[in-house]
Amino acid sequence: MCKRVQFKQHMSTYHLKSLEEYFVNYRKSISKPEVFWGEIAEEHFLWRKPWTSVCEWDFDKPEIKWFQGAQLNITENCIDRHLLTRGEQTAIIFEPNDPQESAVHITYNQLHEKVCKLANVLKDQGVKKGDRVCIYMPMIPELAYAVLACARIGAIHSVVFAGFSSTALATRINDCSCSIVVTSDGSYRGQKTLDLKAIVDEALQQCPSIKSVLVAKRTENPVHMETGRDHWLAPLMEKAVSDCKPEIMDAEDPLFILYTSGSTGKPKGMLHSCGGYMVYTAYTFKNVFQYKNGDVYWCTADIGWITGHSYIVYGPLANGATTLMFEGVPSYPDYDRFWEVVAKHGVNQFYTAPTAIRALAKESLEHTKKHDLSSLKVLGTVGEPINEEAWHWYNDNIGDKNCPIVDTWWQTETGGILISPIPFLTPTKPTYATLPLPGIRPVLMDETGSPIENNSAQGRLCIAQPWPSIARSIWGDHQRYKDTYFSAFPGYYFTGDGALRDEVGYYRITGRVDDVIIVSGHNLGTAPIEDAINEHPAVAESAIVGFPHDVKGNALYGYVILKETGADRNTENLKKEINQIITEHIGPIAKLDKIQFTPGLPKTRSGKIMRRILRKIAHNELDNLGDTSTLLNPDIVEHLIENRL
Ligand code: 7RM
Repeated sequence: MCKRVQFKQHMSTYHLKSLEEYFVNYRKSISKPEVFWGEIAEEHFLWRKPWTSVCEWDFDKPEIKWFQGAQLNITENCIDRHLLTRGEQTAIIFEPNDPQESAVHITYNQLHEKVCKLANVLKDQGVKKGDRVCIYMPMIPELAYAVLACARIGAIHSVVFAGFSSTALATRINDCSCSIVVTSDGSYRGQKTLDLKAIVDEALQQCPSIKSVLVAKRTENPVHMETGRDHWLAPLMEKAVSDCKPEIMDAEDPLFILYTSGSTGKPKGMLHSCGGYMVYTAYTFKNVFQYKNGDVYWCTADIGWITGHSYIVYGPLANGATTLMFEGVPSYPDYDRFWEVVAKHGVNQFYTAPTAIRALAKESLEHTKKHDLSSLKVLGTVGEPINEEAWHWYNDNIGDKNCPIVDTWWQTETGGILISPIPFLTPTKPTYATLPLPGIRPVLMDETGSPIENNSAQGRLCIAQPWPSIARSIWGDHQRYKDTYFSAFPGYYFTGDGALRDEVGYYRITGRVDDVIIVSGHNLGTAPIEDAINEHPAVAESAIVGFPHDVKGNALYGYVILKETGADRNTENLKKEINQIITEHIGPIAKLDKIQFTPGLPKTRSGKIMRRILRKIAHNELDNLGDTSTLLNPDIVEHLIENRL
């Protein structure tokens, strides 16, 4: 079945077991990254051909290559190689939205069969290596099968979160010209049912590249099936052959595209490649969660985000882990659902977002007390800075002060976790992501663009050298990749985040320094939201800023200038219409919590909106608005303050 490439034997540490070992490995990873990653890659993965060089990089071009010349298939590493040793072990536990419906345990043997069958269905539909496949699905097992089936045949998956609107879906399908969509008839989210297929149908009116649509059955609600284009997935899988030879991929062949918002209107299709992504997500999964054989691991993210790609699917499966996929929401049927699921499946590692923690912390503690949470060993958070209060609530009530909290900082662009404590090794500190993982060299930049050497400092967070899972490009726009990440600080990868480093060298990520706002852990670019609002016939111009929100982390505050003819309209109705347009263009997640109508916006002479001022007004920080003398229209500031919400 699998042919293992013979390497000479080394002794590397794949699994870090003491703080001392972490420091030794960290130093080695920085001084000799090629030796460090070369040894880990050799010992712990299945390659069809060895590499000729571990890493070649140039941040000026920029060009980054890991394990060049090597060949592999990531699904052989995530599935096939486990079949001899743990074929009957559960790979995926599927926990449905409705707790009355039984959970499903999918073994590695079954996963192999399903992925192979779906891979063969894709092939029958004409999908070939390098083709783009859009996956727009709820959190059901078919979503994991579809992702892995693409990887099996070398097709590039582009998973679009199933909460996105038809317009957002169409934009993403068209950007990388997908030839096929895999979706479902509908999805369950708490008490709601969503007609996913209807959203796909609407999107496809604008997507000429799509030749076929595969539809998984979930809700059984009636859907339109376009003859010649749409096919039910189940009967095709039923008929398909249950073995499919893995496509042998070059380490640098693309594995997937995942879109993330940018500060200009268009989403960025971050491109990840096979070899480095596999090595880094597997290594970080093992260490950041200290996963042991037999453990049950649960990440509550959706596979539509990078967290789900790296730490529900690829990282855990590459380690032969048992990973739980949850279809539902934390509040259904009640606010104890997470804890009920933890107790029911004996979850050992639990990974969620601060926004979920804050939402649950608002509810009665009875919800947590009702369930036996003693199986938990490690708690994780990701997606945004965690505030002190939420950190302690999580630590006290979920971890019983007995489970280290790993505050993991990373991005869609980084592919895997870059800064995080290693549980039981790194002493944790509330709100701090603490120390860089092996291979990661963080640098703080001062105002002048120079690296800050000392501790107890604050600056813009850059990374000085590549790690295996850094995104290689933006699909179809390498120039934008360069401009966004490698131009602000030449020779460095710029994260877009601000951070501070304490007296011992621990990092705390303070938040975005660009125009991306994180609402409930979702990255929202202000530009696409403004573009959407401006489509309203009564709207002349708009500007969005974030303001602190005790559950969502940040919420959106919109300043809207109406056209002359719009100014006489009912503002309550206008607010509803504006949020409706946002819902249609982006999704309900991007709705504005506050809308202030204004005759003008503070602008510089070159016409740039001074968001700094708008942010301060939205935050109600009025005593120090900074320099307003460069404004074209300084009078507007008083007006905005008087009418603030
Ligand atoms: C994994 C993910 C990336 C942005 C990132 C940060 C913020 C993520 C943390 C965090 C503080 C954290 N990918 N962020 N994790 N901020 N502490 N532990 O979220 O591409 O969707 O977002 O999220 O601003 O740049 S993402």
